[in-house]
Amino acid sequence: MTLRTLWHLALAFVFISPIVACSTSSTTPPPAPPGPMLWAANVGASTSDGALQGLNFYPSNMTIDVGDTIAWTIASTNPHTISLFPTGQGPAPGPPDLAPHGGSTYDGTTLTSSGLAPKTTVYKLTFTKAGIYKVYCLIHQPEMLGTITVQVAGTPYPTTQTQYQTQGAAASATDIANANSSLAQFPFPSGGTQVAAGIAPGLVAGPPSNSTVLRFINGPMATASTVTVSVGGTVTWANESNNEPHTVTFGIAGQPFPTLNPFGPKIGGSTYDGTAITSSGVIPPVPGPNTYSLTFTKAGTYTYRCLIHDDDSGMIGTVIVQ
Ligand SMILES: [Cu+2]
Repeated sequence: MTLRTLWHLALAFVFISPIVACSTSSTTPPPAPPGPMLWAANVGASTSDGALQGLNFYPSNMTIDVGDTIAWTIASTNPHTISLFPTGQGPAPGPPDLAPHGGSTYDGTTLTSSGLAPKTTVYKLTFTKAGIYKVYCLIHQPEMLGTITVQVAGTPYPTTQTQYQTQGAAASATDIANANSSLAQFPFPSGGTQVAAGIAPGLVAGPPSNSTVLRFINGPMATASTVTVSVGGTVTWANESNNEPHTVTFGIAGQPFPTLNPFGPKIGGSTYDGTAITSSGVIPPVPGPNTYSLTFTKAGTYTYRCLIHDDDSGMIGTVIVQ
């Protein structure tokens, strides 16, 4: 949670607490229900370096009243969406819709979405009709799914904001720990020429996990991001996650890394000598094909990136050709 979010939360409590205090101290007539509440939740979780990620809403289930607002904060280096569909509908197959939709209220009748939201984004939505609603991250569904139960205004709340924060913190810590544990599943010879482009609990077999590692690794640890080959050697990358697409993208040696569409097509052939941009294009998690190979024909030290996870999450690797 960012400082800014904490500040917003603090403000919310300052304004809401006196109303509750006054209403509970009165005698007759019965206390009026407190005014609309502002609730807070986190979206995603990550270590500060972006290597280990939790993919969920924290907490994932909340019960509020009509008129209340939820402020979701993107708490990970990995971007997400906060998306609600008309009741009875859900995400369509195919690439995720990353555009924002709808306004600041939701009543179960209109597609309402934050669109692609990077870290520290705060997305607020006021719920105006009682019902049970699903909230999706369109990038990480089906595993990233929450439920918002909206009660009739004035109904007592089953859970406090403090309890939600405790639940969310526990769930995100579990997901980060599971991401860390998945490193031990590295399926190739450690230090060899096979590199995992991302890894997750269950690997590509799935089902999609709420944890993932955004790193190129050639051994069972997040820091093993360098691979060494001889001239003429071939490196093969495999997306070993069940929940994140990745790319393996080389720029031109000695030049600034180019700006490229993260979801653009494959560039170049099966060899690399540092003189031309060469990219796998998107390597999907499932159903694949989830591998990409390059043969290195000139000595040098080459860095490469996942175009989807390089900036904030630091998914960058090195190939040393000697
Ligand atoms: Cu990636």
